[in-house]
Amino acid sequence: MSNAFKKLAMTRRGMLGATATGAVLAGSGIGGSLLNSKGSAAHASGKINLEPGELDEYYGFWSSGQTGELRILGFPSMRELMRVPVFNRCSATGWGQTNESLKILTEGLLPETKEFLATQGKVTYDNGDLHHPHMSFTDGTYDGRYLFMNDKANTRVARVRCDVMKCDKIIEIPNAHDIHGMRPQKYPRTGYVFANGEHEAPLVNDGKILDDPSQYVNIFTAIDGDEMKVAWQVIVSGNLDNTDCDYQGKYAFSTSYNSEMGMNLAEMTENEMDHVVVFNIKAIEAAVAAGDYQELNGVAVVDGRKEANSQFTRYIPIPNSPHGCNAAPDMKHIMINGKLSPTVSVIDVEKVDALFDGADPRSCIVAEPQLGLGPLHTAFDGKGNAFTTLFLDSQIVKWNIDKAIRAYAGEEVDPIEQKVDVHYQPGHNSTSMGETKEADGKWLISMNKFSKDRFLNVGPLKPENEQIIDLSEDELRVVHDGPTFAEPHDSIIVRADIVNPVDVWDRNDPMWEEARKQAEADGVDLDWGHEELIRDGNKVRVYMSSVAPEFSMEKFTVKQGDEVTIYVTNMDDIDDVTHGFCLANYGIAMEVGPQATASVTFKAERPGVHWFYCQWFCHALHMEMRGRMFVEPRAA
Ligand code: RUQ
Ligand code: CUA
Repeated sequence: MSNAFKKLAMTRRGMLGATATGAVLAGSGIGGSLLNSKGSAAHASGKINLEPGELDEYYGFWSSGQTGELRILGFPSMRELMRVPVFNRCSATGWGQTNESLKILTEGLLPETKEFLATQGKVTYDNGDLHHPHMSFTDGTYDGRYLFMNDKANTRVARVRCDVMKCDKIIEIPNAHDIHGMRPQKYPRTGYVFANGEHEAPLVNDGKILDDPSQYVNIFTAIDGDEMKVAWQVIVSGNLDNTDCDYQGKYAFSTSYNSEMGMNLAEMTENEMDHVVVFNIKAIEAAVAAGDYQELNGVAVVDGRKEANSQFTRYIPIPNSPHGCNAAPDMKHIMINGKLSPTVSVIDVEKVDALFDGADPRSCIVAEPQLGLGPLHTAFDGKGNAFTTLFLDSQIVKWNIDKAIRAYAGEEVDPIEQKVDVHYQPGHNSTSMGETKEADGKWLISMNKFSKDRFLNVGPLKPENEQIIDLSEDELRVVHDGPTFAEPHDSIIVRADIVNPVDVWDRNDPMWEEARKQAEADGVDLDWGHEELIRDGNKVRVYMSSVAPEFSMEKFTVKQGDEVTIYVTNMDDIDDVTHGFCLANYGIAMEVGPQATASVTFKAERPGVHWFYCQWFCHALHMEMRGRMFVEPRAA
């Protein structure tokens, strides 16, 4: 332990004292910052208020936390452009109801999950907790192929295709529990998606081991982002929180709280030190290639626990309960955010090789500036500065990485450049392109967990608050307030030229491959205007197309008890002519984009006349775009 570090550990105790627990996070910090809440410089800057018709310079990809969807914003105007359903059920698009979405929502579930859900009368989960959306990388920067995101609630990782901005894969991660931190590999490309299992449990969690925490483990997972399959897993010690990786393709890093493996708050925060786990990607790959692993639920698992002392991992001691983990665009430094410690620990990735040759694990720490209370996440301007959220202080602190390194080496220099108040309790922050080597230092967003008095009161449940800071000005100041519904966890701000979605679907898109195959088997050509009703026992398949403002089928008849599948193909090939299909009083509705096919299956158990109508305003005669389903009653 270096002297500087000892000194730091002392001061940290001094600053947080006996209250270094969750009580601080939930209590005094919030009350304290309320006092200086009003009147920060909130004049709207002209640059963020675009003229009508002006396009934003960036896409913002936003998590929605416990809402379970991905949101797309124009940045910096903060205009919400789209919601992409992922882990949630979406009334507008039929996500969670159409056969196409149900395939994606169910095919990646583990067999035991499917069995469990069946006992609940479900085929998939309909909730999720989407914390971290991140784009795929090639050579250290975003490549516009995919967005990946985690579901902490039900241990899943999903992928969204950036060409159509729809989710195309969701996998449940075996062996792990509650995927939290998640990041794509930066170099040479994604590649892997690294995913942290946050909560510990018995490795085989079948009920034979219950209240025996000594037998619980945590799991780190590397997913193959191209195949959306688990590549390998590592058993670790301590709860894994956030993760990131270097720009060399050699190491991934996960913050870990609760090295104590405690089961309650007092136990979890007992130790002065927790750690960062370093994963040696090459060593793990070599072991897996050599068959040197145990197979669990079809996955290669290696033991990287501290006591195993393998070449797979190293444990770097970090003051109590580190949280955020952020690789700097200088491609050299990884920031470990202290949370209960007022510090950020700076790892030099070039000093990490030595740890695997026996060097002191702390020898890769090159700075540990004291920034303020509750550091959670750090963003970067690409010009040598870092911006760290201070949850307890309700501030963002701007600090200089080089000065912090020099100060740690003993020079008399203060790394802190500025602090700015944000409202209130910031968690994540993001800068434009800031998690890539192309960080451009223009904008910073602070994603604040509490809005309190910033907006009109909407009852006990308040929105959260997102604030923009213009980094092009010398003085850091908040230039925009924006409320948001649950919950502004994390975001990325991506240059618009990187993202190039299509306007119209490709008729042969894999999304409705099964519908296409079924149509072929039924002798229906989905590429032409069609109306067909195929009866196959008590299964009925209805094929219709749509061209604004008409469905090709004006009416069809089925029998009560039939299992009916309706396929709607939108023959319009003009951008922005989306149709919908809503079957009234059958609880059925879905989006059908231009040139797309969508399908839905239900039991015709309600006899009578039932109108179906287009639920997406598509034409002056949109109201007239409708038809009837007749359901003949079952013979008495
Ligand atoms: S974690 S507020 Cu879920 Cu991203 Cu730090
Ligand atoms: Cu088609 Cu509205």
